[in-house]
Parts: sequence; C-alpha cells; structure tokens
Amino acid sequence: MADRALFHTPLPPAPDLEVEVSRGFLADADEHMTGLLVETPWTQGEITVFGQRRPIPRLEAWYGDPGCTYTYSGRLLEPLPWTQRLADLRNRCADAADTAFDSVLVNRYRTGDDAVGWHSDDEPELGQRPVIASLSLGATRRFRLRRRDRSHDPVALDLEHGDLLVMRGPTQALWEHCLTRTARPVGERVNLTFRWIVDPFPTEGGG
Ligand SMILES: O=C(O)CCC(=O)C(=O)O
Repeated sequence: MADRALFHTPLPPAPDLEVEVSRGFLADADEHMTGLLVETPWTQGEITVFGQRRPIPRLEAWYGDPGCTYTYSGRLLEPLPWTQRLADLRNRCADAADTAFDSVLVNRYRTGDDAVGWHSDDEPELGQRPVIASLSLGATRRFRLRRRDRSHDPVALDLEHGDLLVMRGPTQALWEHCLTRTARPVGERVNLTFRWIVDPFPTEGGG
C-alpha cells in the first residue's frame, strides 16, 4: 500500500525522460532521517582521478540481498544485510513503483561540499531500462537531469524531505543525473536509491 495522500508532480515533457515525483511520500520521514544518521555504518569511498586516489565527496552504505554486489566508478561494493528499517522502506517504495528491489545505495551529503557528479545508473548489473526509486530525506536537494546527447534543455527538480522520485524506461540509457555542490549553507541530506541487481548469481551459459 502506498503512503498517505500523494501528489504527483508532472514534469515538463522531455523525450525519453520517464520520471515521476511523489511529494510527501514518507509521512514518517523525520524518524527515518534521525534513525539512518545514527544506525548506518557510513564509509567514505575513494576513486582514482588522473592517477590519484581521492575520497568521494559524500558518505555511503550499500545494502542488499546476498550476492547483490555492485560495481561503479571502479569500486566493488559488497552488500550489508537489510536492516528492518531499510527493508520496510524498500517494501513501501516497491509498492509505489510497482516493482521489486533487492538493493539500496544510501548516500549522505553532509554539507554543500558533498555532491555526486553527472552519471547514469547504467551499470550492466542493473539491466536494461532499470527502475530506480529514490527517497529524499533532510534538507531540500536540487536534482538535475540532462540528456546525454544534449538535444534537450536540462531539467532541475527540488526534492524535499520525504519525496519519492521514480525513474524508469530509457531514462538511464539516455539521460544523466547529478547533485551539484552548493555554496549556500545547507543542512544534511540523505538519499536512498533502491535498485534491482539482475541475476546476482549468474551461472555460466545463463542456465
Ligand atoms: O542523491 C541523489 O539524489 C543522487 C544519487 C545518485 O545519483 C545515485 O545514487 O546514483
């Protein structure tokens, strides 16, 4: 069952952008923000940029079913087991998005210096046309989308505490998204992106 009265924000139509926002999806967002901040074993990953190791500008944690490893930016994440809180949130988002999720990336943006650069969630383990459900908690976040071939104007959305954004269809194949740095003073923000890792235990020959 989806949460309390939602209203769906229609986005300006853009080619191949299948995105829907459910404002105020989580009525109990305050409790989850507080709980996640203290319960999550936050880590700060590193990436290699021009041959140099650099910390990524955010904290994160990866949870999922056994076998749901996830590789991005040259890093391999092994899943932590679901907590009760994250399993409940997963089920609520799965109902709302009308699909199943077996994993979630939890991101924490501590200040305006924390960010995630332009990218698509298009890793092979997410399959083609992945459905991604993204829950926003904490301070309002400016989420930007742009078409990979730049044939359309970028789209910006302000995502608020408790909002649910669902991306589906060709969105990951043809669009990128990011959360840019901001010089404005901004409170802590937490984001959960629920995903489906295709076939976590593939067998040779696909059998
Ligand atoms: O925090 C966000 O909304 C973006 C997160 C994101 O792009 C990701 O986890 O891939």
